[in-house]
Amino acid sequence: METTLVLLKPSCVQRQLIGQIVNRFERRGLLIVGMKMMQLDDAILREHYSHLVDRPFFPLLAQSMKASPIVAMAIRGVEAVQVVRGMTGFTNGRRADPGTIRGDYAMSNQQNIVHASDSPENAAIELARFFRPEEIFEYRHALTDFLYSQDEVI
Ligand code: IDP
Ligand code: MG
Repeated sequence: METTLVLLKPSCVQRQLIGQIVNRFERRGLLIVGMKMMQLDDAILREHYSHLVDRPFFPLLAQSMKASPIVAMAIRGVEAVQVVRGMTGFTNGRRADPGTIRGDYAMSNQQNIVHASDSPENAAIELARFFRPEEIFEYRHALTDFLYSQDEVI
């Protein structure tokens, strides 16, 4: 099993889409193992978007991520990083495929509803950035045997 980080951005929280987006992960069969509302600040955003701090749009990105609380989620499943990235869609909502979260809810490159970790290595780093160890729970999905074949779950 893999665990990945999802952030429901202010564009999701303000548009009151939290329930719809959470529902997408649940109905796919992914397990929510951590979830909390947080107000982000510049320190955590400079770390989280360290690959973008020198880009001209970074001040606007930071402003948009501080515009309201966000919801941080730890989501678990087999190959969860890749599955959740696939559900998230292309960064720019205008170019994201219909059926993806951004392709169904976003018209913007920046106000694109969700963040999702892009590799297992980054997922581990990002989960540690947003959650204390005791905020991520170890429990088994009661329907595991009907979500996966026995040889898929290790
Ligand atoms: P990702 O969220 O699809 O992984 P990244 O390239 O890691 O995309 O960028 C992180 C976030 O920064 C994006 O989700 C988006 O909100 C914002 N962003 C990325 N590129 C641009 C841009 O060209 N203009 C404005 N915002 C951008
Ligand atoms: Mg990214």
